[in-house]
Amino acid sequence: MAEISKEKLLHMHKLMLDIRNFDNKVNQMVKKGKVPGMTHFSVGEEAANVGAIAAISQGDFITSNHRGHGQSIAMEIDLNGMMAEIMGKANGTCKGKGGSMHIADLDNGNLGANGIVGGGMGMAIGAALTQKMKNTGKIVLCCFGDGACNEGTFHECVNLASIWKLPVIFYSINNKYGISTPISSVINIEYNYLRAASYGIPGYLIEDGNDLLQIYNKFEEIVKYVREGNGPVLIETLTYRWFGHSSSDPGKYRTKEEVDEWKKKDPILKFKAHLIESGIATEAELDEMDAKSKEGVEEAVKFAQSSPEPSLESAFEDIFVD
Ligand SMILES: Cc1ncc(C[n+]2csc(CCOP(=O)(O)OP(=O)(O)O)c2C)c(N)n1
Ligand SMILES: [Mg+2]
Repeated sequence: MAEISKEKLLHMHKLMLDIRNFDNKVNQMVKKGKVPGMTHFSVGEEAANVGAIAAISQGDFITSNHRGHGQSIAMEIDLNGMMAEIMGKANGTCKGKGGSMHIADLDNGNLGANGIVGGGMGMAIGAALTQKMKNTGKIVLCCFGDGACNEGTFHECVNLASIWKLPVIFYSINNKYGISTPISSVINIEYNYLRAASYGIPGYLIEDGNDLLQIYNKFEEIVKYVREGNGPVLIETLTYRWFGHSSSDPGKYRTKEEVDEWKKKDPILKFKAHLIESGIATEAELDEMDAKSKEGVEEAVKFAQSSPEPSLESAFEDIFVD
């Protein structure tokens, strides 16, 4: 396992703070009625997002799902453009036409969030086929939830990727629920990663999805395996979303005790303690990093609020390729 540089460790921490602060702010803006449409938050799942994405390289690709804020931020999207997109403004990353569930950043390898559960999987294997045919050496990280593994497209895409030995990592971020449905009530095996065996590909469980280093180290090893042309892999990790499924979910199906138990396993506090204990940063330095991250998010809100609404005519643009 290669040693991770101090700069990289601190940068990963910063990205987790950005996810937390960004989504906490978006939640406030939702409550003020400033965000059209539905929003799904990544709070609690920061390590699962950052640890995986930090292990791929510039030029690689991701696909995401409806809970895509954390993945977009881990892919270093411009926060101003993302906030403007979420508020439906013309300066948004998709000119205000996508919103929270369709954030994309094609120039930087983010092929997009997706409101259709499992919708990113077909795109991921298409992108992976392109990399293979063009021999680019690039790989695709396909991110989705636990519930998405019960979509038909999961079977079709993992099977096809296996047959064609495509450079794609299927990554299931298991937060225990698909909306209000516990995953344990809709599969008859303990974990979705066990399904890898039926496609003849390796499957891995990263048990502590709130442990940034556990995620990063395992991903680093797997990214190398996939980049070397060995075909796809299915990875699952266990984490938890602190908020309801979406901005409109009061979360009646989970007990307060369960939510509190997971909050004690806060991925950011865990990594913060590691950085302090290993002498990489002081508490004061990390608190300052947090304060700067919050400032960045406030800036993004100002940018979004002062951005224009999309014009009526723009509704007919970007529909067909010119
Ligand atoms: C094809 C399809 N079916 C149903 C829905 C409604 N829906 C939106 S999110 C969701 C649950 C997804 O659960 P999971 O994959 O575990 O992701 P999580 O929200 O937990 O991150 C469902 C059923 C949808 N958007 N698309
Ligand atoms: Mg889920």
